[in-house]
Amino acid sequence: VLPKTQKVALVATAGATVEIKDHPITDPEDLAPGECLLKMLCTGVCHTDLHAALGDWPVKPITPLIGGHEGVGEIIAIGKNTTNSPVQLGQRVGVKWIANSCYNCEQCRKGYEQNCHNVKLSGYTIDGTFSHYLVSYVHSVTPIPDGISSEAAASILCAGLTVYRALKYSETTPGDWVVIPGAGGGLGHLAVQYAKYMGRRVIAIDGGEEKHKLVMELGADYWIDFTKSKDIVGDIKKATGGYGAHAAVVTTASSSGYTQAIDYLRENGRLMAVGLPADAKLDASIFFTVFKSITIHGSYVGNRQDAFEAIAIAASGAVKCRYVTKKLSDIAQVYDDMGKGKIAGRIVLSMD
Ligand code: 8ID
Ligand code: ZN
Repeated sequence: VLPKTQKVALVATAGATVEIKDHPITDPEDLAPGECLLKMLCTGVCHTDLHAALGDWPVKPITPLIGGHEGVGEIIAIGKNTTNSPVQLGQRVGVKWIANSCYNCEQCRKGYEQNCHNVKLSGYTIDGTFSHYLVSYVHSVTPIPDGISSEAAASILCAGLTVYRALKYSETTPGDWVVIPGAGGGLGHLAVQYAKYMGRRVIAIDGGEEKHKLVMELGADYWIDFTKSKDIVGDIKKATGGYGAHAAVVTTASSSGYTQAIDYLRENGRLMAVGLPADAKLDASIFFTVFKSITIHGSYVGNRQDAFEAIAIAASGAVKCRYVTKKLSDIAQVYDDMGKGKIAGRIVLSMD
């Protein structure tokens, strides 16, 4: 028998401290067709969750807010009259930022499920994974294959999926140079690995010895410490034989990660904009964007297929999230460390 209430991590209003609170559990009888109830096993903490808690962005989250959007749970109920469910009771599945799309609008029909006009966002417009029990959607959850632990899979559902797609659409080929500002963070350290798996050469940019050591272990070809370098453009030109990089996948939560990208990309290079700093504008020279035929591509998470592919690569062992496991009740401390840029890799919270 299910308990009536559960503990969740909740933010009462934008900017309030995150607190552990009691929250009702949805009665399986009340699930709509297509919905399922998950018993959560673990969840990653993404910098997006911190932006949401702080109310950083022009599109505001619901409050009170239960954040979290890279979680793994087990299906313990499926709504009555659900048809053609691709997942079964007892199966391990992942919840991503795109909790559900309508699959009927123009954007969905084109495969841009993340841009669906009726989209539901985990931990932003609906309750997220910082909870023990969560309502999700059978057609949108990501099956987790055997052979990868729930903790290792969790952050692939946002961080991994997002950088995998950004690299996939970067129009680079094996041997090309990809610059990854934010390379020691949650998204960045997975981007280094997916890029190497795809045969790209990686210039990792971040700050401090811990992140330096991490990215070199993960196979980065060149390291730049943004807190020390006096000439990032010069460093990148030097590493690339004078020509600049073929692409940049910017995964910083600060706008400083974007500056100079137009200058250090070579002709026909691509700036993949991924990091979402608060109140930031792209400061790009229009002249050099045109003169060098640069493409600026906003890359927003990914669709179900991208999630399948990102998880499959991780399950093969080729990409491994570097995480430290903590408890849901540790979340306030995790936000604090994240805001200070202290986390190398990811923090995954267990539900126990
Ligand atoms: O769909 C999307 N586009 C998407 C999906 C998921 C997350 C976008 N995001 C966004 C988040 O909202 C956040 O703004 O990507 C950004 C990074 O998320 P994260 O990887 O979860 O954050 P993190 O673990 O804190 O890593 C950020 C790293 O950037 C470094 C920090 O040291 C940290 O390691 N960094 C910063 I801040 N400024 C830098 C700079 N100027 C920098 N590294 C290099 N140069
Ligand atoms: Zn995320």
